[in-house]
Amino acid sequence: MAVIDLRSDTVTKPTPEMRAAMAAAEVGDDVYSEDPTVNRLEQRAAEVFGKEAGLFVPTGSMGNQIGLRLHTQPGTEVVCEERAHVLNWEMGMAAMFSGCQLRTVRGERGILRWNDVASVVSTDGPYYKAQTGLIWVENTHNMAGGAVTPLEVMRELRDGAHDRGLPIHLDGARVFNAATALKTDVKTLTAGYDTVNFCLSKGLCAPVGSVLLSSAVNIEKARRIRKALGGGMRQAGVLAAAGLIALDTMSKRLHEDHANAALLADALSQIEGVTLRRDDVETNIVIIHTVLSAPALIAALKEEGVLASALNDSTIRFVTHHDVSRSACEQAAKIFADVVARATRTA
Ligand code: TLP
Repeated sequence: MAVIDLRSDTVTKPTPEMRAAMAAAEVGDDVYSEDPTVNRLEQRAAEVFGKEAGLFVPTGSMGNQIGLRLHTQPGTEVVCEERAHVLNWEMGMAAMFSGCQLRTVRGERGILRWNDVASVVSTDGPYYKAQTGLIWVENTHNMAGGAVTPLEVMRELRDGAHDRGLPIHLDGARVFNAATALKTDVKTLTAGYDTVNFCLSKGLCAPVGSVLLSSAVNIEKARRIRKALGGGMRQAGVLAAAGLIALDTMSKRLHEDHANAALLADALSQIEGVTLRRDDVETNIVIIHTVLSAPALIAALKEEGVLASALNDSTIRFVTHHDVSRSACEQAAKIFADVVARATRTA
């Protein structure tokens, strides 16, 4: 039975073109900045994003945490959306590694607005409050169902932060999905952001890796922080070779994943007992709510060869990507409808 894996776009496998490039990659010791393929990826990523420099890191989590460390002092606060990855999925590293606490704001569909952020920013009270050190944006917003923060809101947040003298970081794990949905480019979308981290390993299909982008001065500091975290990867050109294809080729096909997510959302929204705001599905993530037990549905679905993630007792996430075709998505939706019907009869 061919498995239809909709748990995450992190499950994508490197393409044959990537594997060929990996086998042929020229390499050197990247801790000495002597890996030509890593250097090429970092320069190319900086060019695509219009930033001065880039740093290849093993994971999105590491890129985010280096960004956080770069901008903050222990005892300061990072303001983020309440469902942000940095808060919920990065193992408490803001506290563990940078000595920071996270101050959350609820964004409508995960989208922060400056007025709400400003209401929790603290830059002048000398004694009784932690001072804000950094503003944190996630676009697309994973746990808000791949929601896209529009360009004008990205600018509003950037300008609001800078007017208060605060840096702003973008967790752009899926920023190419955001740019695709907005029909813009990542350079325009992330202009003026002090640090941007994006993932090569999710919808872009590279086996490993993210790139942190910023000023040349920040990236020099970031290189030391990466080493401290054990992220100096030596002959990492074999990975960067796949990353170059991810960046330049795979970033151009994300509309296909978005179309498949739309198709899936259309089909799932017809199922009784499933709640889903169809218009909220803008990119490659579909989050549904169900009156039945989500873990039980996931287990039954797995028996039929379809994998998805239960986010809690009543919420399920499906993520479309390169390795699931349109017809596989259609099939997954039919199987899910059958599983729900069966579970409803026995409930
Ligand atoms: N997201 C993973 C899980 O960790 C939840 C997924 O399956 O979606 N920022 C965002 C917005 C992410 O979605 C993720 C991974 C990361 C950062 C971290 O990337 P990695 O897994 O490379 O550390």
